Amino acid sequence: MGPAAAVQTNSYKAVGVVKNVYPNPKAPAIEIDHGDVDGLMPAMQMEFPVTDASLLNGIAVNDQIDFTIETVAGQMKVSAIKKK
Ligand SMILES: [Cu+2]
Repeated sequence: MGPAAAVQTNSYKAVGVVKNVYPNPKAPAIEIDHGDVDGLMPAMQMEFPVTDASLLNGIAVNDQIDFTIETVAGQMKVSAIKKK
């Protein structure tokens, strides 16, 4: 594996409904009932780590959201959240 592979980032757009919000600044996370994510996974409910707790500001349970998942070295994180 070369250096390019080690830092490869993929980005995926997704939609879903917020099921839980975990604003812990040390380990922010969000649980989402999400639709199919093309090229990544089928629809399911799951928890994602979030790149920064500030992304959770103003986000509440039952909000419908557009969000972005980034995979870095195989680890998934939510890097953007927008309320519909
Ligand atoms: Cu999933």
